[in-house]
Amino acid sequence: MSLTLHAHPLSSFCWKVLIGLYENDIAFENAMVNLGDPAGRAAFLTLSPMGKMPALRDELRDETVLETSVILDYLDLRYPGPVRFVPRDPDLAWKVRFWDRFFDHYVHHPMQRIVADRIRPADAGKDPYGVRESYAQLATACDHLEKQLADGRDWMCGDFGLADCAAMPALFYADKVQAPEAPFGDRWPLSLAYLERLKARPSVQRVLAEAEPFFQYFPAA
Ligand SMILES: N[C@@H](CCC(=O)N[C@@H](CS)C(=O)NCC(=O)O)C(=O)O
Repeated sequence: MSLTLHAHPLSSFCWKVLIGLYENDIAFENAMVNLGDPAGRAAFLTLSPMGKMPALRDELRDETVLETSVILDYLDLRYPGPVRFVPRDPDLAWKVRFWDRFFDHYVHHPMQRIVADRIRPADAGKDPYGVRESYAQLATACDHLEKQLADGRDWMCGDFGLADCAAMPALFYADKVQAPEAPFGDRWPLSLAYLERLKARPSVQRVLAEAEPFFQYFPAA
């Protein structure tokens, strides 16, 4: 098989690419990365020097492709399917790329910082200021998203594509990290409905089913 995705089933950024692979029914091998194992980490660093998942290896072309948005671009180029992740129309393309950046930078990254604080070793010190700041960034982003979704769109930018692949894991875990007394759906009902539409896609259901045995390891507050 030409393609191998080096990933972990619980990793939100890996989901972004998995959704794309499943949307277009692209054949690939799923190689589980275990960064907790010194040998596994060392092997993964040879593919991904920054240590970030996922990494896509294409043996056919002898290419290692990093960064989720770039990987989906690469799939459009080399393994095209019915779902085009970045539209050919350049004016639609920059809009899709904007929403992809929006979800990565303003939803996914603050959510990651909140989760990272939960799993930080006790002797490493917690970062309550950083966590508060991350919740505030998330709220700003979700307020903005909520306004955009008020026009009744199904997907973020035209047809389902890159922006929606980015949105799903970011919103899924952004929902999970909210305090029980302030649930995501109470504050951002349109964003929750968008997340539910995303979760109804077969590609996403497959990703969630594969992650399900690992959800027990997701750190509670
Ligand atoms: N900008 C990167 C972000 C990837 C990323 O943050 N991956 C996380 C998993 S969700 C990771 O590898 N974390 C491991 C670490 O930081 O040690 C992308 O889009 O590929």
